[in-house]
Amino acid sequence: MPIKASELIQNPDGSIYHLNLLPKHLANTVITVGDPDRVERVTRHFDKVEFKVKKREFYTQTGYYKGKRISVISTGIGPDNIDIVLNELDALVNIDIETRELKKEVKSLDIIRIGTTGSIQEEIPVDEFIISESAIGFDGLLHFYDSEHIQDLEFAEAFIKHLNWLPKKAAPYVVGGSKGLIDKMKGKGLHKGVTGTNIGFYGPQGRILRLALQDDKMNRKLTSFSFNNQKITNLEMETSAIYGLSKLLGHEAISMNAVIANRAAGTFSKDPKKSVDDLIKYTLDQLVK
Ligand code: R1P
Repeated sequence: MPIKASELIQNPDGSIYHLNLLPKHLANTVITVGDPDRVERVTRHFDKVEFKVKKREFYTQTGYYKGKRISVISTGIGPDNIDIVLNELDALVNIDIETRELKKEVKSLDIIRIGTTGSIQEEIPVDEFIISESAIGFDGLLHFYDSEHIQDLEFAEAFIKHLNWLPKKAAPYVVGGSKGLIDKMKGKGLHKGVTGTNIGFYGPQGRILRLALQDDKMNRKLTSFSFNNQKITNLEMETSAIYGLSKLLGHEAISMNAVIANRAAGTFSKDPKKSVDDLIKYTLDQLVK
C-alpha cells in the first residue's frame, strides 16, 4: 500500500517536505550539525561541493572530503527537529518516493553528529571532546515509537530513583550509539561518556536566570549519578533522539561534541569556534582513515 500524501509529504518536484532533498542528493555518510552556519565550516574542508539546498533551519551540502562522499545537514536545535531530520533522511533511502512504497531492503546510513555541549563533570574541561557511548533522553521523543526493545530500561530506572524524577516530566530513556562508529571515531584524549539530552536549554538543563526550578538539586544529582560505572558526562539537546531513531530505523549513529561549557566548574570556552573547528577536522579525518 502506498503511503498517503498526508503522511509522507513531498514538494512539487518530488523532494521530501522539510529537507527539500531528492534521494540523489544524499550521501551514505551524513554529518549533522545544530547550527546552519556550521555546515560551511565543515564543507570548506571538502575537495568539492556538488549540491546545496536550504529550507527553514535545514541546510544541506553534499560533496567530497578526500574522495569520500558526505552530506552535511543542519538540524537546528532540539529533539523535535531530529524527529523530522531522521525520518526524512530514512525516507529518502528506504521508501521509493515515486511509488511511495517501502523498499524491500533496508539501507543503512552512517550518521555523525558534530555538536557543542556542556560538561557536567569537573574533570572534563572546556575545549575537549566527548564521544557519546550512549545517551539518556529527557525529551520523551522515543516513547512515541514502539521502542522499549532498544532501550536500557534498568539504567533509566536507576536514574529515576537517584534523581527522584517527577513522573510528569518525560520519562528518561537510554539508548546506545553505534559500536562500529565509536571504534572508528575514538582517539587519544577523547572522553567517552553518557550524554544527557534535554528538551530545553535553561530550566531543563538546570540553568537559573529568573525562574525557580522544580528541582534545584537536579544538576548535582546528575553529576553524582552512576550506573554500572557509567557517569553522565554532558548535556546537550539532540543525541538521544538521534540514537533512538537511528537504532529503530537501522542506521549507525554517533555523536561527537566539543565541550564549550563546564557546568560543574562554571566556566565557558574562550574560543568555542576554534574548539568546534578542531572537532570538525578531527571527525573528518577519522572518517577517511
Ligand atoms: C544550544 O545552544 C544548542 O547547542 C548544542 C545543543 O545541543 C543545542 O542544539 O548543540 P549544537 O551546537 O550542535 O546546536
